[in-house]
Amino acid sequence: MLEELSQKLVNLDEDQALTLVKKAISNSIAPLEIIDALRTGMDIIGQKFANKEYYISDMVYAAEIFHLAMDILTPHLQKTSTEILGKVVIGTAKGDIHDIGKNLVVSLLKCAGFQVIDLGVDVPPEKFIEKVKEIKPDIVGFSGLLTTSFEPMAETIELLEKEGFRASVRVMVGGGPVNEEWAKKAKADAYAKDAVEAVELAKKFCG
Ligand code: B12
Repeated sequence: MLEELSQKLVNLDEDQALTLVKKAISNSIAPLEIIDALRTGMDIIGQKFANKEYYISDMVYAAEIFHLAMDILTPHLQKTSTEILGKVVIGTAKGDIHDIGKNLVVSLLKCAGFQVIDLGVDVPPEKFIEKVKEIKPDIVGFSGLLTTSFEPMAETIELLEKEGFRASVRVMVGGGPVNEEWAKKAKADAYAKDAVEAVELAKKFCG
């Protein structure tokens, strides 16, 4: 059923995809597994865009279907802690407007008991610094789906250092082209490949 769900998303078949999401829930399939199937579909859509089989309008529509699926899935994500485990400031790097993955990280962090301040998309380094000054978070998270997101991420981390906040916050990074090597090069503390890993990392940082 999950493979079929990925395929329906790739086909941009909104009705069938959303019906399958509901069906998967009523068959007690874990929401995170359903989300994983949707992400697989998004990866294929990305490849089709890169191969010029799909247009940008197809990616826009796929994103809309993903949002609608998340509206169905979010109430089924369980809150696992009532105490506040830590504070996280998060945003998508400057120049980048992708937010589906970041929003998932935000949702799962909140479910796990983190207080999350989401700065949205296309966030300039100065805005991150301003919020860090104001909130004094335990963790700062950067999301970047474009290869060009590297520069603004590295620049923000450098600015954190310059402003004297680097020692008091842990920096985690993620998103499509981001990997361990990227994290190291940008002087982040860690990289997580998905929202589940991001939560594990955040717990480790605040534990
Ligand atoms: C949907 C989509 C769009 C939508 C975004 C809608 C939205 N609201 O987000 C729209 C249509 C707007 C879009 C626009 C563009 N896109 Co686009 N897009 C995608 C697509 C198909 C899916 C992304 C997605 O949502 N994936 C699903 C989520 C769940 O996965 P995720 O984002 O990876 O997130 C998970 C992890 O990475 C991690 N994570 C994410 N953030 C964080 C943060 C932290 C702190 C941590 C720890 C973890 C973490 O956890 C998440 C959940 O598990 C990707 C293809 C792909 N393979 O990613 C292309 C892709 C990212 N886009 C691409 C491109 C080129 C563009 C455009 C430049 C196209 C254009 N010509 O205009 C524009 C850029 C606009 C801009 N300035 O940002 C390229 C990027 C290539 C590159 N190397 O730079 C891709 C890879 C497609 C491709 N193969 O060519 N896009």
